[in-house]
Amino acid sequence: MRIALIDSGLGQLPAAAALRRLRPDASLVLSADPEGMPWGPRTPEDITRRALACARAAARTGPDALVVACNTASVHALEALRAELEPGVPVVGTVPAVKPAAAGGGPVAVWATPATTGSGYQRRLIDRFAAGVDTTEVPCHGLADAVEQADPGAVARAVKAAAALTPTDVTDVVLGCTHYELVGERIREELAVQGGAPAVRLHGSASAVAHQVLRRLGVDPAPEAEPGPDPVFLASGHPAPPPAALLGYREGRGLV
Ligand code: DGN
Repeated sequence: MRIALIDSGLGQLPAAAALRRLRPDASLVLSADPEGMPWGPRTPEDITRRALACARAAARTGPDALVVACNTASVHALEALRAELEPGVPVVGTVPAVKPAAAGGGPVAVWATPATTGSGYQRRLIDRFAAGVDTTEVPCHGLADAVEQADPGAVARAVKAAAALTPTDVTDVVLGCTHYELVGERIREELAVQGGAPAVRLHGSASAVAHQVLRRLGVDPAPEAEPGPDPVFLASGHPAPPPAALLGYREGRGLV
């Protein structure tokens, strides 16, 4: 079973890790776009064009499913990706985990890229799944890029800026960009400093996405299966070595 993932960069690692936990035997293809990173500040047309290019490179490896491991691309390009790849290759998107975050009653903050925050899609998710729950949308300028560069100073500045826009009494924060899942502990620390809310719950999408992929493929989790081959990396369509930052993530330390 071969599963391909796309994102501008490292944001695909949380979903890849979740898939690896459920099906160690799966062969993974990680197709990133270092030439176009970050996607967050781009126009919807540009995001769609770049996501399609990443997906086409991944599709040439013959995957059984494609994961759009990026909220920004899912919000803007999922239809175009499905129109091109389905029904041959099922496409699973990633959306901000508003529903589980709102289940606790709130208040909730949704952290995402400016492109996701500005989309009508995120607003509709909130109206549908967080009706009556006090919800604040927080556009996080520069955070995905800072995570991609594994630059602790830039991550700290971007996290502080987003935390300053987050109400101090939030109980649940949606990590509505897959890059943010790589610095979850840093985000939790900053929210505790600013708001005194140490028990804030963070909601990423990686685990739900991995389960959805298996459902679409009609296969069960098999966490004890023999590990498959090492992942294959593609960078803006070209074969690439594993990103250096992967090591820290593999060791469970987070990136910065
Ligand atoms: N990881 C992407 C997301 O989930 O929205 C954003 C990446 C980017 O290029 N800004």
